[in-house]
Amino acid sequence: MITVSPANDVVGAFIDGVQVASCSNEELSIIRQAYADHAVVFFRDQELTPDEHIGFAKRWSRINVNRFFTPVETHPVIAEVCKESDQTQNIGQEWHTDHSYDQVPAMGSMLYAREIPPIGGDTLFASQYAAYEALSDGLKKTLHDLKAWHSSRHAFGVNAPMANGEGTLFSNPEAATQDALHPVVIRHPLSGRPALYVNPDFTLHFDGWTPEESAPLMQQLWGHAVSDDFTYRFRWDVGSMAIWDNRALQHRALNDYHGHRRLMHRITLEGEPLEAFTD
Ligand SMILES: O=C(O)CCC(=O)C(=O)O
Ligand SMILES: [Fe+2]
Repeated sequence: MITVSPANDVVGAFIDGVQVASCSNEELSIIRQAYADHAVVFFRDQELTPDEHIGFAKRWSRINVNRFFTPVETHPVIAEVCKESDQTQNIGQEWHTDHSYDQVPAMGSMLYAREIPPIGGDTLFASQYAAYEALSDGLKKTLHDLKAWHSSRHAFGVNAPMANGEGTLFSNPEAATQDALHPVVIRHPLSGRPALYVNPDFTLHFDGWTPEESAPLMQQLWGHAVSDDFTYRFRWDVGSMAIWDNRALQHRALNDYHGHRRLMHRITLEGEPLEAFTD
């Protein structure tokens, strides 16, 4: 029988008793409800071929093909999130929200573990509902009126260190040319709840403020948003899967397993434009 158990009090839930590749519509609606309630859901021991991964993703939404990640050769709608044993950088080592650099950011990501180092390689998730809630009423009010610019240029563009260094991590730097404007506090499309929406990887500065003027408050928010109190740390096994909601959390992949290979398959789910939360 399918069960849902919260990972901790703020973010994440484990879902047991189901194989996502063959789940019923009723089980899928339980999974989707848990995703809406907990922002990220974790599964263990999933047997999932690339075709089944794609089939499951399509039951959620259209697939958004990430233009910077290396595609799986046989199934190019799946992105390969891989660190080879001789590489030193990994994907997602800074706190971030996937695709916040798009004007219509991805709803979520489905990450499936194929090869895991013997130790390390955990992923951290931070609730941006909890981060917002913990702010003072005064700062909350100020942030309701602000928007911020997000970009992929500095992370994936032609001058980005990662684009030029280790060739296999990212591709298509010439596609990193657009910026996107989003509210700093969004009304979450599923829950209607306010969530903080700035992240240190892709957010540049507040709209109408210079980068210099933005930096002190932006850095304070970035630090606050990922306080331990708002996070859960997930340990992967081969066959584990996580499905997270980019509008409700930030995440970060620890890079603490040098000398070992880690291989994940990711499908990114299409999202919708974000609206401001205004009391
Ligand atoms: O490898 C991971 O644990 C997560 C990497 C990442 O940030 C992503 O796939 O979006
Ligand atoms: Fe990510």
